[in-house]
Amino acid sequence: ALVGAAPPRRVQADLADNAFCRDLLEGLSQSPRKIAPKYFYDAQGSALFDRICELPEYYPTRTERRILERHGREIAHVMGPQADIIEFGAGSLEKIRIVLRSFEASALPRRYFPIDISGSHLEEAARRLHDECPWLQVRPVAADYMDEAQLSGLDASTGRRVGFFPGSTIGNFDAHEALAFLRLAARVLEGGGLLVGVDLVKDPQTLHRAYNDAQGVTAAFNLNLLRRANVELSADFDLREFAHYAFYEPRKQRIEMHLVSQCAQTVRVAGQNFRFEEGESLHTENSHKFTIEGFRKLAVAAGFRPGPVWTDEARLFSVHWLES
Ligand code: AVJ
Repeated sequence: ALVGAAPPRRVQADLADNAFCRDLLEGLSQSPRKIAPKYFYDAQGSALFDRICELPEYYPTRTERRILERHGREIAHVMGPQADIIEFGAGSLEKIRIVLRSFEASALPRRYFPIDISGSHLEEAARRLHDECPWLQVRPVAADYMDEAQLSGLDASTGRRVGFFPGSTIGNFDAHEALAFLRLAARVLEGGGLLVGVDLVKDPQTLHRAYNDAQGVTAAFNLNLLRRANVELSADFDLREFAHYAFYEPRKQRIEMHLVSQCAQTVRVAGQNFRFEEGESLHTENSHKFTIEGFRKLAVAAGFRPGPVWTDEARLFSVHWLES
């Protein structure tokens, strides 16, 4: 063996095939710096997100849950009897339970395909759901649902397909990605439809509070991305030297989340150095808000026929049925 051989030049070999590693190195090399929000959701990030959903300031989860409960009968009706439900980014499988409870015994869905990138989280949640609903075939698909090549698990779906995409996750996409996702969904769900939760444009103070909670859970969720990089990519981010920064940008109708460097510093990630100036940010998330009409137009552009829309009295959140 060559003693003193040169260390690997760029990415350490064992990290080279890791998507998080590739995307973070690429995002850190751009200006402004950015990373896709899907990387928030390791085990700790998923647990922090579940805590966000219970916060008094974070209205979306609670409001959507109420809409799904209140309009359950109509929702079960548009989904139709004996459907195959495909959930995009299923997380902890809480919301599908509300939908399942709304069906008459004679119309219960047949199969349920929760798709999620957090595979370990998913298997366990799927087992619990099947224990509660033994009549339902639960077939978890550990995949990135934006990558059609990873969706071969859906071949087992032979019935009428209805999609479920709650939580306003669609808000994480830019306009181009949202259209690409809806087009993919319209293709996958051909002949059925999509039930999708969409957060609405509203007064900036309510939005600001929802992403700047008093307990700092959203800040911990944002910073967890750096902790994850330290653990998985042998990075050396000092979490005390980055600050959570979230604000509403009215002209873009979106919340932006950033991690802002509190000093001039150099960070090492997978063998590469990155210099941060004081105040320089890593852009970690966009959360777009929609008007009902604006979202319906987007759905039409993707090839859906928009159906009924349900909302709460305060018009904080909306749930749309789109026919494909
Ligand atoms: C899961 C993308 C819908 O944008 O509100 C919550 C994620 N980020 N608090 C959102 C999130 C900060 C959430 N989505």
